Amino acid sequence: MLFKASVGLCIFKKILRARLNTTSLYFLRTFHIGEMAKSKFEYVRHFETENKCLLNCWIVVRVDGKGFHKFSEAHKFERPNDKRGLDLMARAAASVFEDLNEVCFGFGHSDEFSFVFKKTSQVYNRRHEKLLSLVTSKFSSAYVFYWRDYFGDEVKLLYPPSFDGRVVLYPTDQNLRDYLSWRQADVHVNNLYNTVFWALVLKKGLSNKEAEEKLCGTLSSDKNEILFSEFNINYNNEPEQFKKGTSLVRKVVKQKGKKPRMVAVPLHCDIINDKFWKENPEILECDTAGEIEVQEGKMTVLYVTPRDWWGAQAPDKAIEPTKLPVKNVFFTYTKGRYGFSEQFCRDELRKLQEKHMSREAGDIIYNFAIGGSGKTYECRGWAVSPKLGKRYKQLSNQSIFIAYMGIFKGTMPTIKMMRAGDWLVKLGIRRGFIDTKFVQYHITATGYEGYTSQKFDLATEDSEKCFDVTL
Ligand SMILES: Nc1nc2c(ncn2[C@@H]2O[C@H](COP(=O)(O)OP(=O)(O)O)[C@@H](O)[C@H]2O)c(=O)[nH]1
Ligand SMILES: [Mg+2]
Repeated sequence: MLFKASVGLCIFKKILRARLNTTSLYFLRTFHIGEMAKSKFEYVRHFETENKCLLNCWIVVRVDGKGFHKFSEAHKFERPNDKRGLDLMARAAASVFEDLNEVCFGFGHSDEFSFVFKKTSQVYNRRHEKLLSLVTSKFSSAYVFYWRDYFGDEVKLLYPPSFDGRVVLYPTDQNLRDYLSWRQADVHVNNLYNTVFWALVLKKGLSNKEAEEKLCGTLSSDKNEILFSEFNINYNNEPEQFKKGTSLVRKVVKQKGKKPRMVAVPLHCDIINDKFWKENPEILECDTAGEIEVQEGKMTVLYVTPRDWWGAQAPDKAIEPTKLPVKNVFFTYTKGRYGFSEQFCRDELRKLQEKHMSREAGDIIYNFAIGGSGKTYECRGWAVSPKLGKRYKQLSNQSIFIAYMGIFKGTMPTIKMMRAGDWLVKLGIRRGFIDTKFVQYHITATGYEGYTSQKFDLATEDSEKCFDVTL
């Protein structure tokens, strides 16, 4: 029957071909195949099953890096903790928060991250596969997407990492808290072991096997003692991020005169004791996110717009990498127009890039540019040498060059611009691109003849003083 029908159709098509143009034939063919699929194949849909997560339970999705022992070695992660890797994990986790509003809490360390969906959540009908695949794929792609922001161009991603994922349901609040406590206790146990292990290997020259043997059967107190007596390390003083992992909480940021915004806030604190749960009651109460006030001048969220987004051309010359962490931060002005809007900044940056490339600079000469609204744009980025003027040329591969967009003769950049500059420097320090003791230069609008410099130590100085320089 089917055979006959298709022979008949062939003849029909032949006749039609003589009369119709090819476009009409195309429609005929698609329609025909579509119809067949509907009648003959559609039944396979009934093989699909749906697994729904039990109502009233906390849904936890945990992702874990596949073969990260090898991955961290291949990418020369610092041992035992690589802050860049941990920050990147937190950034990837924040992307999951951005995508899935019903995720109310996250906790992670090393190569794993757990995401907690509200127990009342109805998102995607609580479909197990949907939640698992969305979290895992968003996390993995964000890890790759933001890699360069944390590792710069120096550490290239050698191959695509992957993460496995699982869903676990916890019926009571206590079960959920115990699960999270288990993960945080694990961080502590592993981190203490790893800190001593790598101290023995890297500082004492023991082989991996010797270090393992030395630690076999030791208690926490013994490990603390080894650290203290042999390496003068007080484990309590190790960074909280390494000892406590990263917790992500969802908060509403309220700023005067601005629409409230949702953000994922990373915390490095104890989540085993009650204190954390009392301070963040909205998590267990399945309430809307808690609020945080952002005071003027205390803004901590800085988003750097990637260069592709303003339409940058690829450099037309090889450019030297910088020696990280850089020792100098140069602030300057584009000596071009001043404007607020994103469109204006994009056009202006493209023009500047063209101008600089026509002068054989290979690319726009700055590492970053800051527009009138304080929006920050990636130019050469963190890891590539800027092109400094003659006077400072020899410092190029040890410097970051930041440009405020505009001229500012006799005026200052806006407070928002300066604050963005300040935060960019802090970000650079936090990520290890800028030395904590850096020298800051301010190059005046009238040219390269005037400058001021000062030593600036984040550990002791108030960051707001960063701009106490005379222009
Ligand atoms: N050096 C270093 N290694 C890390 C870091 N984070 C994760 N890792 C590695 O990733 C592994 C993660 O553990 P696990 O998931 O059990 O191993 P996997 O099966 O190889 O992914 C650790 O054992 C480390 O070898 C880090 O910050 N620095
Ligand atoms: Mg793993």
